[in-house]
Order: sequence, then C-alpha cells, then structure tokens
Amino acid sequence: MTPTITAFERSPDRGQGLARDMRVRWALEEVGQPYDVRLLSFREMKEPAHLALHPFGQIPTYEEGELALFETGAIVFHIAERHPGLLPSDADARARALTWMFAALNTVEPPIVELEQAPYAEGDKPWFEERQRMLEDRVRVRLDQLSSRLGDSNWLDNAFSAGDLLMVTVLRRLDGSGIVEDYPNLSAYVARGEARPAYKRAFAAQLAVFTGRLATG
Ligand SMILES: N[C@@H](CCC(=O)N[C@@H](CS)C(=O)NCC(=O)O)C(=O)O
Repeated sequence: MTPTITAFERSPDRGQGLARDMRVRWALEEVGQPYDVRLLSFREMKEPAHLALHPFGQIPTYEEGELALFETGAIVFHIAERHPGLLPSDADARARALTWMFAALNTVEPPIVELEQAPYAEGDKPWFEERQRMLEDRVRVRLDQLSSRLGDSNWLDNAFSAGDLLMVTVLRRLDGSGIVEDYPNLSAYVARGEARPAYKRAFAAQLAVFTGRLATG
C-alpha cells in the first residue's frame, strides 16, 4: 500500500529541505518505498480534517491504510521498522541507533529551533541581542559535544542509520547561520548525508512543489 504524507503547499524556506516532511521523504527514499503527497495550506492544517490526523495541526503526517501517524521521529521509526536499511539488525546496534534518533530530536534540535525562532518571536525586544548570544552559545555547547563524539567517523555509530538521517536534517536547520561551518567534521557529516542519492531524490521532490519541476539525473 502506498503511504500518503502531508507537506506544506507553501513552505517558508521555498523547498530548501528544512520543512520536516523532508525527513520522511528521505527515509522513504532510502528504503525504496514510493509515496504520495497531499499538500496543505496553513489554513487547512488547522481545520478539523487535518486535526483528526495531527492533534497539533502540523505537517508532516503519514497515512497507510488505517494507520495515521504524526511526529517525524515516530514516522521515521515506523518506516525503519518495516523496511531494511535504516536500522541495524543487531539488537544492541539497533538500540544505539534509536538512541541517536532521540538525541537528534530531544537534545540537539530544541536549542536549534529556539535560536531559529527567536528573531520572529522576540526580535523586537530590547534584550533580544543578549538572548540571541545566549541561545547561540547553547547550540554551540551541543555541537561541541556532538563534534567530539563523531570525531573522524563517517556516521554516528558505524553504518548510516535513521539516527544519522534525523541528525543531519536537524543540523541542516542551522543553514545560513555559519555555525556548523565552525565544526569541519560536522560540516563534512552533513555533506555526506546530502550526497546520498536518497537524500537528493527527497530534496528534489520537495523543491519541485515550489518550482513545479522534478530535477533529473
Ligand atoms: N515535533 C514535530 C514538529 C512538527 C513541526 O513543527 N512542523 C512544522 C513544519 S516543519 C509545522 O507544521 N509548522 C506549522 C505550525 O506549527 O503551525 C515533528 O517532528 O513532526
């Protein structure tokens, strides 16, 4: 059965891979599962039909027959559980990959999202610049730690996994800030993720929502 995901009809980043349907598209591409996409306006995201699928009125969602899921971590885990390629078969390695999935979403993403949203939410406050510096320091603490752990490895725990998929998409949220560039091994890690054919297909498909064109090759 072909799953259907939801995505922005008009994304704030105009399809640069930052909207979170990118994670789900990438996971589906990694495992070779075709999917359909239903595009939603901001108004439609807050209407009862979508709230029945996603209680917080957000994207992405994932529908497969009777099953309806929200939260990218849960959706990527579901895909990874049902197809080979995103989670190791060894039980301990699988548990470690799951740990990295949670670390990406629970430990690394929150300070990044706070930094990203501060200019919109608090940009007009007299204390904004001081707070912005504090938020950036918090992000740097996490990136220092992640960079130390990654070291010279290609991926977080040997082979590429759903943990890397989520971590790369989380780090990409810092695009344009120049922060990841201060960590050469993290920059190279993100670039390795972006170089994967499945990532490129997912990126092209998301961008095509805005350009109307799917890149070939
Ligand atoms: N924790 C959620 C976050 C979902 C989320 O923030 N989605 C954004 C798009 S990337 C959204 O729908 N924003 C519009 C809104 O919250 O109204 C997940 O990982 O799925």
